[in-house]
Amino acid sequence: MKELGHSGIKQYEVRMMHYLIIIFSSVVLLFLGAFNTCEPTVRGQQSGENQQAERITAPARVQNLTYEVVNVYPHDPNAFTQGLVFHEGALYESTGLNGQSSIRKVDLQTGQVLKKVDVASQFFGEGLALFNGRAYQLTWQSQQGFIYELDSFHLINTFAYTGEGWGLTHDGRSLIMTDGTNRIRFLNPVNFTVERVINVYDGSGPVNNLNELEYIKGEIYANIWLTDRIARIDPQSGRITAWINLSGLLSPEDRQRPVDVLNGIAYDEARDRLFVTGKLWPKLFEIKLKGRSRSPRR
Ligand SMILES: [Ca+2]
Repeated sequence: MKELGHSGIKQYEVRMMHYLIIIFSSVVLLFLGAFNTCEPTVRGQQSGENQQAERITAPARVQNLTYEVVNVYPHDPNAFTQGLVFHEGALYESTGLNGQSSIRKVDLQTGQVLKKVDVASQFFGEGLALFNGRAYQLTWQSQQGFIYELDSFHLINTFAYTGEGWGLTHDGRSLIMTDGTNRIRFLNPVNFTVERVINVYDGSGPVNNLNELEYIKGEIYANIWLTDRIARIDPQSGRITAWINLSGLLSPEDRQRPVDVLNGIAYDEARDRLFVTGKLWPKLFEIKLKGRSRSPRR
């Protein structure tokens, strides 16, 4: 029994060793299998993270757009255009220069001034926005704006702001204002407090001299003072999403008389029409934007 018992124990130990080797091998194989299964996922996650990093660090694509003229309309060559809006079939315009500033309603087809209220000569009219049945007009350096009843141009009130007043538009919630820098302020239309500010940059740095504005399909269009270019701006980040080059819009013949720079963007939302003009320009253009291949010049 003792001999047989010892032999039985030995056989038992051998079987146990055999089982342990099988279990150990299975665990190793399972581990390797699991590792191999996980590896593509880990790589996939790393790849996704890299793509995310690339999206964050890669320079955002800026479209380069040019234009084609759809229609040409007459424009008062004595209007030093500082604000331009299209509303219910008519143009509304704010003009500048001390002693020549006004707010006016203009017939698109003829350029005829349908209604006009002059601004006191100590003020230099600037940007214009129509919002909730009222017209809001900035002045250049007086830090004072005017609020008119839209239908009558009756002066309802004034409002104050700091710095200079250049362009004005709205996004249905806030008044949006430029001041000649690369800064765009979003103003509360009731108490005129600054709700937020964006700073406008392109790949070369800050873009200053943001002037007349129009909010179109969720983006801010701003023409750049002393240039023939309009910047299309993301209203959340201040990033420029497109440059629109309007060079050549006003013919050399039209530049024979005294004219000033491009200034004035208006949008007819109902008929998707985009209008542009300039200070003392004899014409107002309906344009259609289109892509182009070469890069714009600063
Ligand atoms: Ca405008």
